[in-house]
Amino acid sequence: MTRRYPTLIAAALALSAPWALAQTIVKDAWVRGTVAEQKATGAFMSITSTQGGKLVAVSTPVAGVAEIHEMAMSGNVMKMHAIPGLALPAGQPVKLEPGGYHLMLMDLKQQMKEGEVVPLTLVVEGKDGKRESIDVKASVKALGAPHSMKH
Ligand SMILES: [Cu+2]
Repeated sequence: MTRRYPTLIAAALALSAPWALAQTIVKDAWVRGTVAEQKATGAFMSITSTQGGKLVAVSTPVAGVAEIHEMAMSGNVMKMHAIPGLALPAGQPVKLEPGGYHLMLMDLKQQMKEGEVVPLTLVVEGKDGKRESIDVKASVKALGAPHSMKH
């Protein structure tokens, strides 16, 4: 390749500078409803990072602990565990849904009741290492089965 290529990329980056902050679009955010005394639930949504990045943290006032989880088969048992980050390829919606990636809300401080809105703050790290906080409002959906998978 010629040396012109990096120059063009640099020019493109310079042009986009005024709005160069990584942009993250979150859609369809919801939290699974809980029954009284239930201490954990999952939050689900679709996340698109326009420039690519990584979801590195989540927090919410309704839970003492919030983690990014993935589910995977271990033998013939579906298990979930915390992961340090979830890659967000540029422009591609990443779905967090039951049976897959999800945000795990633990040490719940209140019951999640259908129709309520739960504020979540996502932290997305861009390719440049800069972190962006995204405030998300997730509505609680009552779904029969509680989030009862074992850790
Ligand atoms: Cu989980």
